[in-house]
Amino acid sequence: MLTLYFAPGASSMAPHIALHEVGAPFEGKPMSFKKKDMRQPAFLAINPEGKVPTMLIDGRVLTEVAGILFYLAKRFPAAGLLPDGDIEAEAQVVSWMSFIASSIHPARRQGLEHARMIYALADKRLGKNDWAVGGRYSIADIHLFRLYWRFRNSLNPAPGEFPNIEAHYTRMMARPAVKKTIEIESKIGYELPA
Ligand SMILES: N[C@@H](CCC(=O)N[C@@H](CS)C(=O)NCC(=O)O)C(=O)O
Repeated sequence: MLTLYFAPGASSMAPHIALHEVGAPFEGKPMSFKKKDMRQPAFLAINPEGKVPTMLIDGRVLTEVAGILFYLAKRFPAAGLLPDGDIEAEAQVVSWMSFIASSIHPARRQGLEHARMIYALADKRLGKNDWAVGGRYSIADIHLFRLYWRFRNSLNPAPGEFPNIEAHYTRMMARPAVKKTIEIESKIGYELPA
């Protein structure tokens, strides 16, 4: 049994999308920033870092977007969320997700100009490719999308500032798993910190 603790619009949106992509049954546990759900002792007993996403696999805890995405891609290979049997392409997916977690995720906190610089790097890295790695949709695309989705409003990019990431965003927004996740999360309501 899979259980996902998520807060609408937060980092947990990426595994939430992946769960819909793989079509696995799961229990969703919505968490509220306003109610300080992530600070409650019962949740801290599960994840002492007090963060979402947190996933339970038959009661065992798995944290971190990249770790959860990797698990879902490996456990449900029919969904094709990792390059099949190509070690180098798989390593490129891990490389993208490491870059996303270590450079893109904290970028906004370091100021808008810094965030712009990091997205310019990501835009260059993506280039004219439809997807992050090897011309095929993967978990790296889900991870990249969630960060850009989150920061798009505050970055307020001029048309053409990040043309490749913007085209990627449009491709992602057309995916049924993304639409379904946004529908569910927006219905619960976004309470993202500024
Ligand atoms: N490195 C973590 C970051 C997760 C994270 O920062 N989660 C935030 C929401 S986006 C959180 O749960 N914050 C809890 C809080 O601010 O109380 C990952 O990749 O999963």
